[in-house]
Amino acid sequence: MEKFEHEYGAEQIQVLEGLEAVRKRPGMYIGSVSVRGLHHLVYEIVDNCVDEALAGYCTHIEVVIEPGNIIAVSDNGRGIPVDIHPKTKISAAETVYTVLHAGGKFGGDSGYKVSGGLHGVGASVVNALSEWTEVTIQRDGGLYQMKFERGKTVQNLTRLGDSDKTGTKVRFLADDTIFETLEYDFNTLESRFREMAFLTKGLYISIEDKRDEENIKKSEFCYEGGLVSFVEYLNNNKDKLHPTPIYIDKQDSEVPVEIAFQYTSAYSENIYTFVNNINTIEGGTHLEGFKRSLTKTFNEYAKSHNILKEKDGNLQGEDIREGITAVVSVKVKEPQFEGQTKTKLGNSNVTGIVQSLVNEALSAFLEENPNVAKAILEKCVSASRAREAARKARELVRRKTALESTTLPGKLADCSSKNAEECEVYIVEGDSAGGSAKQGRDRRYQAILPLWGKMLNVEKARADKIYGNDKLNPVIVAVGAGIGAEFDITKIRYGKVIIMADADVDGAHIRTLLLTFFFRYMRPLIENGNVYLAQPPLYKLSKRGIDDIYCYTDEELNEAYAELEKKGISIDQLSIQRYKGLGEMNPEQLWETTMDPERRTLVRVTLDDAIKADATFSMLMGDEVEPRRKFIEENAKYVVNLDI
Ligand code: 28F
Repeated sequence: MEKFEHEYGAEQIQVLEGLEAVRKRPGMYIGSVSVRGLHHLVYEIVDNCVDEALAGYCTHIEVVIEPGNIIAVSDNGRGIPVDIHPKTKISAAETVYTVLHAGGKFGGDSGYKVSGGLHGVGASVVNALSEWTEVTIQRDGGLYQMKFERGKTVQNLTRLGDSDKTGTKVRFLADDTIFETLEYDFNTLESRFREMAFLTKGLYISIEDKRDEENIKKSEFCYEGGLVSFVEYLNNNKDKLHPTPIYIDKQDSEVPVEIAFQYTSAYSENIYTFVNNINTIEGGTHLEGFKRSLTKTFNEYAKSHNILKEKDGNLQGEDIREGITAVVSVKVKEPQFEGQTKTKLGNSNVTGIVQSLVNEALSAFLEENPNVAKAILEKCVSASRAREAARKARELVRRKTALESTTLPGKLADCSSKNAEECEVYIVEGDSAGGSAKQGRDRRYQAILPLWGKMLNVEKARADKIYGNDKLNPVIVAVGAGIGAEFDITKIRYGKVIIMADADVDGAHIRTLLLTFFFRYMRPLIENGNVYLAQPPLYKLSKRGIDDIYCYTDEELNEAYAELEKKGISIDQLSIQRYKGLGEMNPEQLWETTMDPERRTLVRVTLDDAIKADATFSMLMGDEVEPRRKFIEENAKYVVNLDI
């Protein structure tokens, strides 16, 4: 008995050390302590619910952001086991919450863990990084509860009463001594849960934001169609070549595979891939298998049905993927993640498994649906012709630039440094703003590229048009790394590509167009974090005897008023300038407020949510005017005149 007590104590100490490690190096477990890491806490808990759903026992997950940024997650699964471990004398539930890497990531009936966050670390990490955590379990006829503070148990699992239901509910308050912010972003969480619901057919997930009682928001997701619904959602505003997505589902394979795809008349390729519900942004062997099968199956069909003649040569993969929207989801027992952001599947056996599954299903589908096959292949053939035309246009551009003494666009005021890492290019809307920027900049490392007028809508243009376009060509040449499949991030001439546009609707428009262009044709530039938005001020307050005050938002303006009032300066003593455009600022003002690295604010454009970005771009660029107007109304806060 002595010995037993001793062992118990020792294990307890180890447990505490374990969670201390998480608090010391939170980044190792959740990536960062920014808002991104904060959201990660929620995903960890919800992942446990999804595991329970995948095991076949949970159909409902509810997430609530309560006032004070408390998160409450509940599921209707079996409830975390409450039985006491004979050796540790701790309940299974408490073990899950206090032992690093224990439980949470349980096997379920399928024998392997199939969902999981970025690092797959689980409930104990959330507990360690929360000021307090409260877990309520309904199971075995009872209602149980336990409580923790900063990972330490303050109330062991206690039976509070009876219950005839089952399930688990977790409430936690993230620790504000660890996280930079506790402010959850409803839209980010909402997107992730929508995605999770698409990926798990029939699973109900709701998210409710009760932080502001005057403005309670709620979204509910449940898709009986699974990935088919996902593709329909992604293609919502697009022109489809066939009415329903092609669907392949094989769960009884060594690697369960689920794929849905549908062709549209657009020119871009949008394939989203997931491994164990994790978005594999960098692709990998599952994507490789899918692409290979598309190329092989469509070429074979085209040849055998005389759409392509023997002498024609094969269609290229990129021709076959033009206009495709696809979601590929596989479940892999021991996934190996590679790549810069560890979001590339490495398991080599997956390629062949996916490829042969898709070969079989797709060739059968095409035989049964010759009209669909014909519509898709007509598009592939015209893509292949356009590719040839694009190649010629490109060569023309190259030849032309090679002949000219300067290869750089005439409007570009380049910087003197050739070290891309320290160089920045400001893409500026309008000639007058361009002029101020040229005079105000630090020419050693800041280049200015003025653009003006409306831009080509890249959603509706193919690569040959893009190269030949007089607005976009300077951007391509200035960035210096090509576009599309040829884009080579190692060749970029500037480490920062900064879009500087007015804070009005026209500015929002030009920003969206440029972002669409980067998203479609230089995606690695966004993924690599090289694209930024400059933040020009909206107001200048001045008064003799005090330094000028610049305000970048209406809130800042109100704060500035309040500050000044405290100092005995009233509003009517101030001269207030409202900047309608960058052009109204003189070079010094532009430098001070928007370009000086010491004082400016830049917003980095991330591909955090490529899916959402794509949906937004398509919606903005599509033919429907209403959603576009709505978006612009919601997003351009400083609308001057709304004539879209
Ligand atoms: C709101 C958060 O965490 N739900 C969970 C379960 C169900 C089981 C389980 C969880 C068993 C021994 C580890 C039940 N019955 N929601 C959740 N639901 N964990 S977490 O088991 C954990 C393992 O140690 C569960 C039978 N098997 C598993």
